[in-house]
Amino acid sequence: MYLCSLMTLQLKTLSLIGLLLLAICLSCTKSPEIQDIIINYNSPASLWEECIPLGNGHLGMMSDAKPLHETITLNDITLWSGAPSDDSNPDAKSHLHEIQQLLIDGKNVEAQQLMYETFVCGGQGSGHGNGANVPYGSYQMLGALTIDYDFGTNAPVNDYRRSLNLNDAVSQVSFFIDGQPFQRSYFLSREDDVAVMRITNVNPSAINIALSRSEHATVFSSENETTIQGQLPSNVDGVEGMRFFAKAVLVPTDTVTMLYYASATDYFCKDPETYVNERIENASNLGYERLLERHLHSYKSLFDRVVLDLDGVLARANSPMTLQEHWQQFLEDDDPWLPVAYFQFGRYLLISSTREDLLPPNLQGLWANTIQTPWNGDYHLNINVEMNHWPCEVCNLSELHLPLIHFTQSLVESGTKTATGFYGARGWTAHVISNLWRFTAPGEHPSWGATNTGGAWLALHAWQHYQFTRDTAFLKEVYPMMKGAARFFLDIMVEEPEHGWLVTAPTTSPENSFYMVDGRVASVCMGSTMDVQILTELFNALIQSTEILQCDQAFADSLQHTIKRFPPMQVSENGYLMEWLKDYREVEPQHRHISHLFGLYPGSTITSRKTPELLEACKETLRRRGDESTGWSRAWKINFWARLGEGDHAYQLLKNLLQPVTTYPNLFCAHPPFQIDGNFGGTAGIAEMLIQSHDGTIDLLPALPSVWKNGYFKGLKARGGATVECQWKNGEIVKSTIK
Ligand code: FUC
Repeated sequence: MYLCSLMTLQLKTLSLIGLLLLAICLSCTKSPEIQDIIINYNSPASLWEECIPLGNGHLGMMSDAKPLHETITLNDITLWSGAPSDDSNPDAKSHLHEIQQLLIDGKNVEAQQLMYETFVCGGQGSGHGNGANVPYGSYQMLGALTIDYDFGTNAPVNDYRRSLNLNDAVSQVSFFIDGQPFQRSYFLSREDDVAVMRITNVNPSAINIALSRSEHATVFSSENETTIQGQLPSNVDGVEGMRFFAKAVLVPTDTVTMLYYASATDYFCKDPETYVNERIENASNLGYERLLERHLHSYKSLFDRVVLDLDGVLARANSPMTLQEHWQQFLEDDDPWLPVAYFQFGRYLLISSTREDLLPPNLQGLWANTIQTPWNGDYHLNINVEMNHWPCEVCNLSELHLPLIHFTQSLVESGTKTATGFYGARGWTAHVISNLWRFTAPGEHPSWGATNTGGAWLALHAWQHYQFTRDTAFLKEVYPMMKGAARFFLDIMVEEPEHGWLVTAPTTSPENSFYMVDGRVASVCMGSTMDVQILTELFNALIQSTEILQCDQAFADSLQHTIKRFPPMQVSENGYLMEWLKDYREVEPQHRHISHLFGLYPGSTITSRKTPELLEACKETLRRRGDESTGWSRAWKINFWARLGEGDHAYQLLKNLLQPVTTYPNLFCAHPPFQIDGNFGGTAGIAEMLIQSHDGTIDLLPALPSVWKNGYFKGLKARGGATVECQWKNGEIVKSTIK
């Protein structure tokens, strides 16, 4: 049912930039002409970062799409080495008070030293980012599928093309040999959990397939079939590592050869082999047309919810131009094809790398091409996994937020042990890194591993899902998790001596360090600005939740009482928002993390209506940090400038993000190396230029870049459950619909 009254949105005002015609009707805005967005290449991939990523939230594959000898990198989002392990450190708790006292006394370096010696996880933590062979483990590639084709000729390959259609998640390869056309189509079906490949004009006897993996696996191959099974190291004595099974088969039909592939682990299901065999049998029975139909139905039910057009680009979205040509036109002439494609590519990646009942996208979504994935391909909680989920709500993929929220709920058990074991505190906590095994302890190095607001930040995602959906039953379900995340801080905060403020201690401002007055360098501190903002927002969310759910008045009162004692946002005499309680000089003023602007984005502590006096300080902070940085950092800055209402600066950052140094030829974001967070942050940033709803109002085109003079979007979401459509000309809104 469509709700057309703004009162149902519980929004106080509706403020729109430019002329707004609020059309309270269901379909009075006509969509412009729309073509599918097709990303084209005219040569096979020579690097993994040139391959087109395909995924269904469980399986991932990236083919180099070579005509004669094709290699497809395979992924399964559940495939991790390592195992649950004991990360406790019985020594830590006995030093907590001493560490806190040193911080209260202004002896950060000494507090930090003591932390290095005592307040780290037991065991080897993430193995300093090399966790494949320690209990923490690593997300990793499953293996490769190689396909050799015998065309019976040495004639050259002509007119080579490969493409990805974002509107149907089907990839195609085509070329000619000796004037004869050859074509391959690929998709990964969410519906049937199988990879489907259709090969024309080559019969199975001329195709040779083989699965492979460099370690911990056995391969069996026969004429039309290849299987691989293996077991990864758990790295924990007496504990079995994860088992996996995968299979590819060739199935000849009248005119074409089909290839079906599936994989599973014993984390995913009890009996991976049976599961995989069933998936392949199911696929063979259904056949290509039916599989495609089912795939399109499930994919499009998510993807088609949002249309974005800039300057009529959708009328030429599927032109034969290559991605590189479009890219050039964007960088040189601001052609909007790439921003539109990049925006939808982010939505495509989200649909491809997670599914409701499974895992959230990790640092690489679900695509990895090594056994030791950078940073273990894990869940980093001090920006990265959160950024992965910034597009979920506003870009109308709300259900794809749930895997993260369920993952957060599943951290409570281990996070409760961490809270008790390390802090003697109630509630639960998670620090900076987490993994499939629900790691929540401090990281192995306090310079980055000491931040303990990771769980609190995650809990705010549940609140955001509620804000967009107004689903009270959902709120009731996640309330205990959110409450536990807040309760932890009621127990661990200390009083800062100068003003009597209540602050987190020990903590850091991720992952920055500063000079003490005596010139020594420290990163461990009390009450980093980011912590204050996260906790203010979490506590306020819980206070509102108790009102909505009519529960826990006493707990709400204690939060209310505590919030009043939090430090205020402080502006340095140099004009920027202070990152720490004291105006320390940063060791690295251009540091990639801009944690103290959490409250500007993704948070809403700082807004143009609530705290207009802080906006200039945020701008100064951003100017000081500069526009250059790693991929995800540039993406974050798009969102900041959008929140500051500066569309042209946000656009400048989008251009920075889309420089070849931070975006690979397949549009994957480069830290470098590949990290998917920047893709999702960039997508969210584009949405944030077009619609915002964090400040009690719905703002349309709040940060429209001047180059996007004319445009149209449909299906973006606002808090309160609203679905919004908007058309503008010469920068002015000519039509909008809010359902
Ligand atoms: C954060 C960042 C690093 C990197 C890592 C995976 O901790 O500081 O730059 O992105 O996560």
